[in-house]
Amino acid sequence: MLADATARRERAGEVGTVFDAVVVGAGFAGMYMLLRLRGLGFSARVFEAGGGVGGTWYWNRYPGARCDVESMQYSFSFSEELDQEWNWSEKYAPQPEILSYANHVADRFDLRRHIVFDTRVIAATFDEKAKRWSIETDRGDRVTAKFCIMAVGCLSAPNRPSFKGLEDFRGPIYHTGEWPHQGVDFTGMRVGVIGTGSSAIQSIPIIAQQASALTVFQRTATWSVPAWNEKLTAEYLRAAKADYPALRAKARSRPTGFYFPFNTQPALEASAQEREAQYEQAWARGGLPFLGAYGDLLFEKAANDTIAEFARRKIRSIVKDPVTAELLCPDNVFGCKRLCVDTGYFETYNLPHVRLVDVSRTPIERFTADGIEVGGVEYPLDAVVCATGFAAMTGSFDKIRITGRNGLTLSGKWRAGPRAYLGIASVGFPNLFMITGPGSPSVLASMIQAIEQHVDWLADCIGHMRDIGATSIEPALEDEDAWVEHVNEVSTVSLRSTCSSWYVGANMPGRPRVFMPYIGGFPVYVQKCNEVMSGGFDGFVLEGAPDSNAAPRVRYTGRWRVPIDIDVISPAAVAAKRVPVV
Ligand code: N01
Repeated sequence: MLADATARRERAGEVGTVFDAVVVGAGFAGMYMLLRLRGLGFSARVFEAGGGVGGTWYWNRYPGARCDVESMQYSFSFSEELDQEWNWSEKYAPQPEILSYANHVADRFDLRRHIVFDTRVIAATFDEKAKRWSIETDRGDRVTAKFCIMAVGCLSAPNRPSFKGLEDFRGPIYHTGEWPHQGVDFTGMRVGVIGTGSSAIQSIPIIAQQASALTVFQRTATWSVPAWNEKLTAEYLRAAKADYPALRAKARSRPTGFYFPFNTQPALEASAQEREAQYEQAWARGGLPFLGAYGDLLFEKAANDTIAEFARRKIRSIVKDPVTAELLCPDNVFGCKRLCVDTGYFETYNLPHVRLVDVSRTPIERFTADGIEVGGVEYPLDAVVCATGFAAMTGSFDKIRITGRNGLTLSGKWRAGPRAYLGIASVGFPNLFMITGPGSPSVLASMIQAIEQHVDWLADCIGHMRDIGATSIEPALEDEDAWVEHVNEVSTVSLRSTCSSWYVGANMPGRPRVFMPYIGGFPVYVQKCNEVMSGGFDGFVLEGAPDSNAAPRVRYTGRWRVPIDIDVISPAAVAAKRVPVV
């Protein structure tokens, strides 16, 4: 009996060292991948560096952390029962609630028995003879798997700038992306926040409520739109859930992978008065959909100037001190960097104990024992919060020594910028997959939708490989090159490629400047993935398959095979039309 039970657990991947698949990370991507692998009967082991599931939402516990995609859409869509049984409490869910949701999913689908927590994968090496991956962890595990699936997240490797004198500072230094689990009480403290991206925008108003003095060090002023967050009533939830499948379907057809009303008219075709009214209405709705006020805002500089000027006027009307207001007014393209969504961010600067220090031209010089020095002035501080973001898209891969065929390392191959076919796989690394990797819509779409689409595609791919007896799959070099070129080309159509954002790796010194996510739009990308699959994994080389011409069986990707009207007017569709998909 005991031997039977052990054999069953080994087959499932709950114990042992030999698996069909190893998944790195137990965020939303890792959890859903595990569920699908298990559904296909594969043995799978997940390694997770954190002490629990949730990924981003496990680590980013800074004050005010919440999602800025509306809760009803920032959740898994694969299970109608799950959709119906979970109740979000607010329009934009706070981090603890999203983490509870992740835990609920783990429990509901009984995922934990395959996940090893507090264990970081440090190396993955391809054994060419065995055609298997050998995976090592920081706790001494050594396991092998046919497939190695990187569910490591796009924004998971914190950027900790190496300021001079860091070790001299007597107080604590926190990073928003690695926040202490017990929380931090800043009551009565003089706090410095470095950075003004999404994490800073969310945490600054809350920290200001506790701190006796708050100093914000701003390198680039940020565009932010009010969230107008609110509690969701039982009535709202009932109505929304009654129509949930329709909402999910609409979301899948949108370039961002989530639904919001979108005005297709070009801004420049409207009169100044019409634009003002439209922007006022969109501002009153708030959030990321503000960018949907007109169809050409991210494509025509003159159109973008109109929304930028409107938003600057809003900042000036909120912030009372004119010098601070001017410092807070960005001078770059509106929405070029990731648009922020806030609750009381600009208002915070009206508080007497909050000040803004411009470090754009005079950077932070050093940390001292008692604070931070800029331009010869020391700002006294008891604690510092680095809201300095992440080594986006590739940072989490760089933390693992990934070695493919002929000793090729992934970080070596990607030194001049990431290269991956569809953001799913990379030449030289057979049977290694990435979920929402560079070259896929990922961070430009609602992450959970992007994750689900990738996982479903991978599940069908791996299922097909088993069906036909294939031993390995790897992109063909010319297809990978063509895709990487296409991703670059399509990015140039958008104004988003014009500023120093983390999308292009420009937030950190020394990183190559390459537009990493695919900006052609989620539906366009999904259609391409579907075509690749229908064509028997076009652009991939499958080895060891005597029956490689068999049509792949659609197990999980069916729900992504919806007819898509590429003419759905949207920024991304415009881009995709100008630069046809390869
Ligand atoms: O990081 P960021 P984040 N000296 O890179 C500044 C997602 N997210 O953690 O702009 C001084 O945006 C840097 O300045 P600059 C979302 O996709 C989502 O805030 O590079 N300053 C910038 O101001 C988001 O975009 C949610 O000139 C330095 C800031 O630090 C992404 O995560 C919530 C510096 C970093 O901003 C990252 O957001 C939070 C230096 N040496 C995050 N180095 C929601 O869903 C960096 N900076 C709501």
